[in-house]
Amino acid sequence: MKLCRFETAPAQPRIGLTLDDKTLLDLTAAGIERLTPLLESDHLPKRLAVLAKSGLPSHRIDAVRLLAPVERQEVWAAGVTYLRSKKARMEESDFSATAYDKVYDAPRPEIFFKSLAEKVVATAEPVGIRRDAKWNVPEPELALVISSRGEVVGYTAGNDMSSRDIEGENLLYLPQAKVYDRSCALAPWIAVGVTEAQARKWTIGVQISRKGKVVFQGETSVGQIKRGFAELADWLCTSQLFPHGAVLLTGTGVVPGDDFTLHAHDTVRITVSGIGMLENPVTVV
Ligand code: DO4
Ligand code: MG
Repeated sequence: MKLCRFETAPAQPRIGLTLDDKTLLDLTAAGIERLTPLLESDHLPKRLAVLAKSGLPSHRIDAVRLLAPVERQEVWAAGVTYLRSKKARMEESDFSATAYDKVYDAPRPEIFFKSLAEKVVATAEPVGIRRDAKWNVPEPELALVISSRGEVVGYTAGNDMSSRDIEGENLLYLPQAKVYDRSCALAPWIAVGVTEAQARKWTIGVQISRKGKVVFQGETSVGQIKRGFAELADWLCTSQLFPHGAVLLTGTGVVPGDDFTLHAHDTVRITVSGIGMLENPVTVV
């Protein structure tokens, strides 16, 4: 079961539910106009199962515009949660190598602010590479959808776009390497009713194409994440309330080789099995 936000007419977001990846049941026709209160429901999968049987009108997915699945949720990101990410970052910077090494093993994870909801890029919209960066990569990541109570209520997929040269020059430049226009994209889908054990069996793939040719592809398994989902959500929600809920990217386990950088007009396609696809062209911002 997957939820989404979609439009059939400009600037009129609706809430959809898909059971088959082809059609959307229009939950807005049942009076559900916003995702946030729905995600706060006590027994969300049960409530959706009832709604799915209530004869709602439907739309073909290929006939609607899919939006990012956030309203007022802040997007945060965890880092260095996969061994691959730790190694790549230690290689990229002698200066900061110890910091990555330490945070991978420390009880407290690295968590940083990534995006306001209104700045999140939807599928098919361009993601950005900074005009003052020379080494840019996408980071394909599983994202936890967290309620205002700090509970993981669903999963989506995201792209934590990053400028590796800026991050590698000095770790204090991390916010500039990570947070700029079009640096955060989320897939349209929120998978609900999935346990952590099930999600850990999913794969995360990324394919980057340039002028019609694949120039990089890679895959990892969600099971490679070092930390538990509740552990990450608890750290995010310690001493901080999220009245509208939050989305937490869980870190990348796929890093292209050091000779690879994104170009303008490349296409980044991220696929998380169990969630679906996020595809964006690349532009310079
Ligand atoms: O420490 C830098 C950021 C790490 C990150 O974004 C990741 O591992 O995915
Ligand atoms: Mg990341």
